[in-house]
This record gives sequence, structure tokens and C-alpha cells, in this order.
Amino acid sequence: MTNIKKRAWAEPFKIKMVEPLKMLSRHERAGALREAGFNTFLLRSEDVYIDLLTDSGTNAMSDYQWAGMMLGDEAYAGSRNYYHLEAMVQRVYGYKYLVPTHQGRGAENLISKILIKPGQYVPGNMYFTTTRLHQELAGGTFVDVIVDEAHDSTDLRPFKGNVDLGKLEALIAKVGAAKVAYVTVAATVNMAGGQPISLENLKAVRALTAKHGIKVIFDATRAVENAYFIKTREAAYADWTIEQIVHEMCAQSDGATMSGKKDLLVNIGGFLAINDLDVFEEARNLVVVYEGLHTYGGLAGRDMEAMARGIEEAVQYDHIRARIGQVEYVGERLKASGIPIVEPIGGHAIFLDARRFLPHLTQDDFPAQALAAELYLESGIRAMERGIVSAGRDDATGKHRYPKLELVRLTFPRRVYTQAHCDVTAEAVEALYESRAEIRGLEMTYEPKYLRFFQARFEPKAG
Ligand code: P70
Repeated sequence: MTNIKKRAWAEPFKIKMVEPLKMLSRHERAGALREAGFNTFLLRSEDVYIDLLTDSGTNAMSDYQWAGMMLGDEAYAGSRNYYHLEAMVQRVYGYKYLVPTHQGRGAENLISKILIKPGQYVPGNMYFTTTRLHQELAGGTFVDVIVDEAHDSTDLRPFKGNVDLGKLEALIAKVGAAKVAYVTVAATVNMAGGQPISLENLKAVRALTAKHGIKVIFDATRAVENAYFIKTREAAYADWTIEQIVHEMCAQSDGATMSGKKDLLVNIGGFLAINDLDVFEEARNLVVVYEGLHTYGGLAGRDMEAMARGIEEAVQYDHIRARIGQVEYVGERLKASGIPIVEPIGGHAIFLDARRFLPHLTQDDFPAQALAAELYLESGIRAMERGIVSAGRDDATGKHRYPKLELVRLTFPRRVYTQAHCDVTAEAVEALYESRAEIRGLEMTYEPKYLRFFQARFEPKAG
């Protein structure tokens, strides 16, 4: 509590340009919600007051990044901004070769197509929606090898993003190393509540897979946030810079997929980075089919410049401390009010535990979806479901997957909202908690085939 009463530091920036916010009346919000089929992804942004749907592509760029936008070299081939981005990726992330992509899933598509043979397995520290889908589309099967405590929102261990080495070893023993395409390791595991992986664990995964000749592909999307947790929680790295830690994390892998829209403080962009020349050559070949030439990968020159400069800013200690500090501030407030959230507090978001928030609903009532809808109705704040709707259906049985975690994610864009917005958000959640007994479950009335959470529609259950 002490850290929320008194602040010894503030955001390491001041605001130069503002964007007005507007708030609809409750009556208007009810109409907008109905029109959106009770799915916050289907709301119009203009109808949202504080937008905590995602931290993806919603960041505020700095004057340094905007200045870089004016230096975009919009050549079809060989843009100088590509070479700047390549140099920054090599310096901070440490991989040899770079293939830019329009965003993270573009890189996931490339690496899945290149490294997965139909029938192979891809173990990882909890699924991520787009990552798993690309693995499945390439004929692979994702296997969750995250530590058990990741599925428990009340377990306070500091590195709930860790790989369970026993689970990984058991899988390799069962199917044989040749049937494991590679291991995916994600930093600050999104679906677990933004929980970090330790460097000790990353090194152990590296040692185990090396024994079997299995590659490790790192999802570096929020590696900088993970590095902050390593610095503050893993004693051996307390004196390392964020940049050094990120570098060391990446050194435990063969390549990385990256959504630049998070850590890297841009509105669009991503990349695949890889050490193996053969894989690089293939990725460079494939990228022209799906994204664009290998020196722009679906991005404008100015976008690559903004991302190159974003790398430089992302690893500044003051920046990352303030970013994670803001999320922590909201989380501590909610905890003090007795609201059930995933703990420890994650890097990019506060995750409300919908199971404990709405104990009168079953998972078939889509409790997290209902809670996100109700939050919007009550306050105009937009959050995201991360539960049974996001988990989708099992490929083999066609039945819903029932994830242990049924969460609503309040995701904080970087450098966008003020502490007053944080207070308003906490107050809205507190008010919702007071009236939680009145929140009803939902019924799904339309279900898309892929990544259903984006476009599914719902109606309140009768009664
Ligand atoms: C979010 C976004 C994107 C993401 C990620 C990790 C750990 C890869 C990606 C893909 C956007 C999103 C995506 C799917 C469902 C909901 C929201 N996460 N790895 O809000 O990157 O979006 O650039 O293709 O978190 O968490 P990209």
C-alpha cells in the first residue's frame, strides 16, 4: 500500500498532443453494447471512454519516433530504415538476421510454415491464440508445458511464466525429439496474466532442448517487460541493464517472433529474427508471398523507423519502471478493495478473475465475457475477455476448451492514460464489484470458425 500513497517518481514524459475523450450516456452505451453483440471487440472506438482492450498498437509514440516518421525512406527495396531496424534488432535482441512483418502473427505464420511438419508437436509456456492457430494451420499440435501454478490466479510465485521442465522432458520422451518441431517460449505470458519467465528457467530450457537438438523460438513481444521483472525479482540480474537482460534472454533461443505493437511503442509492425542462415533464407523467400519484399515485410519505411527508435526507448529503465508501475498502481488499488485479480500483478494488464468475481455463474455462462460487457455498460471502459471464448474449441472433439483461468483483461496502452484515468478505472471496477450479484450470464448467438473471440456475438441469458 505504501507505494500507492506516496510516489517518489512520475511518468518520465510530458504530454505534447492530446486527443479528446467522450463519454456516452448509460442509455447510449446500452444501445452500443447490444449492437456489438455484447462483444467488446465489436464496439466502435468512438463509443468507448477509457480503452483498455489492448496494449497492442495503442501506444503513444514519442517526439523522437514521430521525427523518425518524417525520415521514412519509402523505396520498394533496400530502405535505409530497414537497415536501421536491422542494426537495432541485432544490438538489443542479438539475433543475426531480420525479416520484418506487418505484425506478430505475420512472423508466426512464417516460422510455423518453415519449421513445422504435419504431425509434429510444438510445446510452449501456455498457448497464445494466434501463435497456436498458426501452429495448427501448419499441421502441428500445441502442447502446454507451463508450470501448474500459472493456472492458479492466487499463487504468488514470482515466475509463473516458467516452463515445467518435467512436462517438457516427458513430452520429448513420449513422442521422440524428431516429433518436436521446436519449443516456443513466451515472455510475460499473456494468457497467464502477464506472468514472467526467469532467466534461470530460460537457460534450463535451452540446456534441455540442446541435448535433444530441438530449437527454441522466443515470443519476444513483451520481453522488455519480462526483463524488468527479472531485474527486480531475480537477484543475479539486479545490476544488469534492461538491454543486457533482454539480450541474455534472447541468447537462450534460436530466433524470435515479435509483435512490435507492444514493447516497441509503435502502432504497427513486427518481425521474425533468426540465427540460422537456412531458416532465414526460407523466411526471406516466404515473406514475399505473404507480407511484401524482405526489406519491408508489409511495413512502410516510416513504420520501420518508428520501430527502430521504439527499441531504443523501450529498454530505458525509467520508461519500463513507469509502465509497469502504472499497472501495479491500479492492481494495488483493486487488491486493497478486495477485488479478485490475478496475482502477482502482471506486466501489461490487470486481470480480473471472473470465476471469483461472479461465483454464481458457470463457465458455460461466459462469465468473463459478461463481466467485460457489464464493465462497459457501467463505465464506458473497454476490457477484453480472456477465458472460455478466447480458448475456442478443441480441434479433435469440437467441444469448448474449458481453461482454468476465466479472466477479464484491463490492458494498459503505454504512455497513454494518466493516473486520474487509473483512478476512474479502479472506481468503476469497485462499483461493479458491489453490484456483482446482478450480473447475468450470456449465450453465444454467432460463432466464427477462427479466433472466435474477435467476432462472436452474444445475448444475455433469460432469467
Ligand atoms: C493482445 C495482442 C498479440 C500477441 C501477443 C503475443 C504474446 C503474439 C501476438 C500477436 C493482440 C491480440 C491478438 C489475439 C487476440 C487478442 C488480442 N496480442 N504474441 O492484445 O501479435 O497482434 O501483432 O499479430 O500478445 O494481447 P500481433
